[in-house]
Amino acid sequence: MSRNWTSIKTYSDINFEFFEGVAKITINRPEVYNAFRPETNNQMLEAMDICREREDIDVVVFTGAGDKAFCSGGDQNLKGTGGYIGEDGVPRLNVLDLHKKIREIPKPVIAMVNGYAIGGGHVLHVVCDLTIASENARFGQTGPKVGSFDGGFGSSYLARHVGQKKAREIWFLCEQYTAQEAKDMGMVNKVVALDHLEDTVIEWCKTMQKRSPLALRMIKRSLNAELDGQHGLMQLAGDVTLMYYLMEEAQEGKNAFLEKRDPNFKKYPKFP
Ligand code: S0N
Repeated sequence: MSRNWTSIKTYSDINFEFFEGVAKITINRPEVYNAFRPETNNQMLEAMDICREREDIDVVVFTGAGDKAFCSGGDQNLKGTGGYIGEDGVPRLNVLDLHKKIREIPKPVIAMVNGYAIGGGHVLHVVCDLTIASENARFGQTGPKVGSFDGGFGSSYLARHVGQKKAREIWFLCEQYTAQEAKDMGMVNKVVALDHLEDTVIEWCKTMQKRSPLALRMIKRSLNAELDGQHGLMQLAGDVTLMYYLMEEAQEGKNAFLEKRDPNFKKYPKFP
């Protein structure tokens, strides 16, 4: 089924579109199998900030342009000493900032994998909350073959998906895996025909849109906290604070201060 996606903002390296509560970020560099350069990452970072701020966006979807690749990682043409060289001539490793934003945004993020998810492109799908892949998708790391590695979520979170032994195999051997193999390993949620990929992703989005957004937010935070240590606990605690601020008990303290009286907290229930 074709959908009437409307553009949220125009960029050189990504398409950023909206349809019925779903934001879709499409890496649009098919000539290099949707490899990213610093500008691509900057544009995805800005798009993610918009997704976080806009109340009418419930779910974020990442994908790649065309039917060959989801993303093939860092653009090897631009790899210099110290990182990938952008238009400003400065070497950068800014894909890690994108990973942090995907973890932190309090909304579900789906990787819609429509072809190769390789290198940093593989890490991108690993970091997303859910992965739905087409039958032609291929997964794998190349770092130790091309002179890079991701010791962040690309290793530790991958190992949570597939186990330590398999994660080491994926990184040490740099082989490719089919979509079905990736699903059997636990790093893909569902495999469908390429023709049905977007329909399935939208179906999953529609289901999640019927769920309590605050419950989804809290479960994402809770699942992240286990791996993210103090940073994850801080994110979870931030949401607990938000929920407290929504309660009358928190308002009573502020109101009493402004009214120059003692607060009366006795009237609020203490649950066992
Ligand atoms: C995807 C592969 C397996 C596809 O193989 P196939 O089907 O044989 O096609 P090709 O002919 O190889 O490719 C088609 C065209 O696309 C170009 N191309 C593909 N991938 C890239 C790429 N990554 N960069 C630049 N160009 C690419 C090909 O050159 C070809 O173009 P033409 O037709 O003009 O020759 C296969 O292509 C493949 O293996 N690609 C390379 C995958 C790879 O090694 N990626 C880089 C891995 N490293 C990273 O991603 C860096 C990680 C990173 O970003 C990071 C990590 C930790 C901390 C920080 C960072 C950070 O940088 O921020």
